[in-house]
Amino acid sequence: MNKIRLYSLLLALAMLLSACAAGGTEESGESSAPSGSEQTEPGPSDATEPNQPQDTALQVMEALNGKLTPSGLDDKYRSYYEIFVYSFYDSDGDGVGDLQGVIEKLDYINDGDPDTNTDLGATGIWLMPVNPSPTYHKYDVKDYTDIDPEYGTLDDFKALLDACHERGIRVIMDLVMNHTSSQHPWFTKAVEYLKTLEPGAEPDLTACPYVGYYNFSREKKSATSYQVEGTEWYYEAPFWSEMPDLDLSCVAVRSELATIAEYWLDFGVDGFRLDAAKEFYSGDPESNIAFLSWFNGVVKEKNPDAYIVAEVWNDLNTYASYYRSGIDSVFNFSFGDSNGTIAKVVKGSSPASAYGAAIENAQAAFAAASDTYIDAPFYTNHDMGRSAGYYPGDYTENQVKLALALNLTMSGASFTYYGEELGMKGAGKDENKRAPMYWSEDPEAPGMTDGPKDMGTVNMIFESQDRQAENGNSILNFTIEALKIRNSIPAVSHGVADMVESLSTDKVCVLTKTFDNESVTLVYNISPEPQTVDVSSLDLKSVTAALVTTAESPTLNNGKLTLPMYSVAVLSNTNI
Ligand SMILES: [Ca+2]
Ligand SMILES: [Ca+2]
Ligand SMILES: [Ca+2]
Repeated sequence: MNKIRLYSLLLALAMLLSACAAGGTEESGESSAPSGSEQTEPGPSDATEPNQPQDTALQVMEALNGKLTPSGLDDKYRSYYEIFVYSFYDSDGDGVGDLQGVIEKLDYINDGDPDTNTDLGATGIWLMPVNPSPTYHKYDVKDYTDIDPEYGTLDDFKALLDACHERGIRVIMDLVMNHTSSQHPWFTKAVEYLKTLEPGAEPDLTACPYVGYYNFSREKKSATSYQVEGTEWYYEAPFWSEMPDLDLSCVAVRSELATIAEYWLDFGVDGFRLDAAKEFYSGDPESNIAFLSWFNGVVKEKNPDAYIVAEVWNDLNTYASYYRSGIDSVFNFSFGDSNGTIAKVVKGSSPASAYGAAIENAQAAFAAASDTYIDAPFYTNHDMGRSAGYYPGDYTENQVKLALALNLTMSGASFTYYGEELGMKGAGKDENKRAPMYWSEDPEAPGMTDGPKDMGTVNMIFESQDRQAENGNSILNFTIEALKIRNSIPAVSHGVADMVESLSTDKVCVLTKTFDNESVTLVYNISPEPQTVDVSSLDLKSVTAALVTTAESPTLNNGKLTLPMYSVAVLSNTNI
């Protein structure tokens, strides 16, 4: 038994004893009715009342969040789940995850039924690359209009899109435009042609247009220039010799990319995650923004409702400027990773108020670049060590949960990397960050993948998905509740945030968020002790929703809000 559960148990016992001492005769709703009893009226001590002792954090959360219903908004402010298909779920027993496997696990991602509470409730999926590729990660594409045979077929992909759309899930695919695989026919044909040239001869683009697709030159321009074997020609490949960089100024390349985007939009894809946008023109953000502006025009002309989010792994002010391109979203990198705002605040190396200040700062930077920006908050992704490794010490599980809450209560389109909802481990080399989804402790259980070949040993510290589903104190159930709040309260997912500075401290952050004339106040206790906040100045009527990491409930009495350790309360200024 871990410390938290022991603590919860002791607390429940203490409250039971004090209830007995006070002459209370309350019984829990579940045990009061013998099985087969005709009596269905709940007793006076309905266990769903807030402020009652509960057995699990989930019971506390369900007591408050159980009355929430999906907002019904069907816009671009979605809750995305990032899937690495290779390591997700294997439908045919070859050890490699596949598209049919994703279809089989849609009931886990979102079962399409708002009345059930067993699914994550994600409303979007970001699929990491699914196009044919020689590598396990598939970020080097050799055919942009097909599906990698390891993952399935175009028919499988169509079936996945249809099944997702039936459940209200939109699907965006990773589009890798900075480079191709060295095995892409564009590159192999260009190389073949260059090998036929006499030394000193100029290439004839009418004989081989593909020479114009890449950055070929006779000089070795940088440490990442590679020689075409047996020729005087070099090509640029900043990431890896087998990922030659496309020349995105080439009119023919742009025409190819437009055709590819249109092809997938026609196919039913709902948008794109654009890989490595910072490197389109390395060191030249203005050219990257101009390229994105062009690409956004191509996509939106085809489908104005399509969603585009770009990866610009840079400092806040630089990636904020990319909103000038008109694309919907740019990943909000400054909040993610082990040294980002969320982890620093949760570790206590930054004050809790730094979270609110960073949100206000990011909002201002984005709004200065675009009035239609949609923030894309995330916390970890496939390039980062997983969260469970960020918090050594006595409160790892509480901190992993609270970090998820800080991410998932941010406005915009949120992104959750697969397995983070379980607190999976994985750091160091990239393969370890992309380990098999931990469905079961049994590596032979149905659907379990083998993971990337060069993956090291990754030792999980939290339970597998099948166990967490049954555990009322699990990270999984916490995440489900966080997503429920996100999907149910538009001010949480869409609101403009304003930190209440007079109440925000090193341990508590108080944010008011407003959307469409509705306001909520979010109070975060980012500390291992209970905190009491005098919110009387805010005229709040009730605790609308909460995320707790122990089986204790927040209480609001006479304008004083008491929050248990590492927890979040959502307060409303109306009686509900
Ligand atoms: Ca498979
Ligand atoms: Ca459901
Ligand atoms: Ca480039």
